[in-house]
Amino acid sequence: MHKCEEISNAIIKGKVKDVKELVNTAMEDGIPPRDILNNGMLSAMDIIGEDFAKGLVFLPDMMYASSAMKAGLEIIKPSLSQAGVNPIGRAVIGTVKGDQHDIGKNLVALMVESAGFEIIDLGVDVPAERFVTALEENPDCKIIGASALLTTTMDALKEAVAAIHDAGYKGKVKIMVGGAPITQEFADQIGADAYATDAGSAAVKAAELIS
Ligand code: B1M
Repeated sequence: MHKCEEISNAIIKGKVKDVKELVNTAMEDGIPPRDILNNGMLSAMDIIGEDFAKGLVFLPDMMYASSAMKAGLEIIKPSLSQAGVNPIGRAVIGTVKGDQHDIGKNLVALMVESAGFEIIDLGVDVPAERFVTALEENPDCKIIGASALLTTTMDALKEAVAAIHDAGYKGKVKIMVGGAPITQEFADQIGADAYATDAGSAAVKAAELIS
């Protein structure tokens, strides 16, 4: 069995220790960290997500799988990130209110950091007003990124964008949105400045937004 497939299976089973060992071995074997991420880790999240939707696995299984995924991610993180010492700008990022999903948001933060930004990570379940206070606390912030993973939290994303606009930041700070249920059409509809489908394109967009 290919190493990435073994990693994927171990993540699906929520086996933290096995995932750590397998990821370390894969790195030693010279498998590129991006392949480990895409073919081992992200595919595992897709499989467990589909199994959850079909009722084949339950919430605790998704929780164990996400812990295993995070353990593996910690190992490849330094290789994925090439953060510089002189940031090109500051970016605030968070997952919107009512939403606990942070794996994608963390990956976006990592890649945007690699693109040269200093990241202020507000975490998960971030109320709209907290995005605004973060901007007040960081007047030099150039980009705000908001993530939503549930169809039920898309409204919270809309509220976050509206709160940032209402606080007078429209045009002053660029708002980027993303997450599995989000589309370019929805991003346009709620008045976001940018939408990205994945962490890599989020980093490219972030750099473009301030150029
Ligand atoms: Co949840 N969950 N979950 N879950 N979960 C999904 C999202 C789901 C699709 C599973 C399914 O049913 N097939 C489904 C949502 C259905 C929907 O709304 N359409 C779902 C559900 C229903 C739920 C609960 C409601 C289940 C319940 O309680 N009955 C519950 C909600 C809790 C809450 O948030 N209030 C819940 C809970 C959980 C866990 C806590 C167990 C766990 C999260 C742990 C954690 O994040 N710390 C979890 C997990 C792990 C998943 C799946 C399996 C994996 C999510 C993930 O990490 N993907 C997920 C199924 C799936 O995604 N296939 C599922 C990998 C990650 C790298 O991708 O997050 O999409 P993603 O991020 C990508 C892009 O979207 C994009 O770039 C990222 C990297 O490439 N992106 C951005 C993300 N943010 C961006 C921001 C940007 C730009 C791009 O700019 C700022």
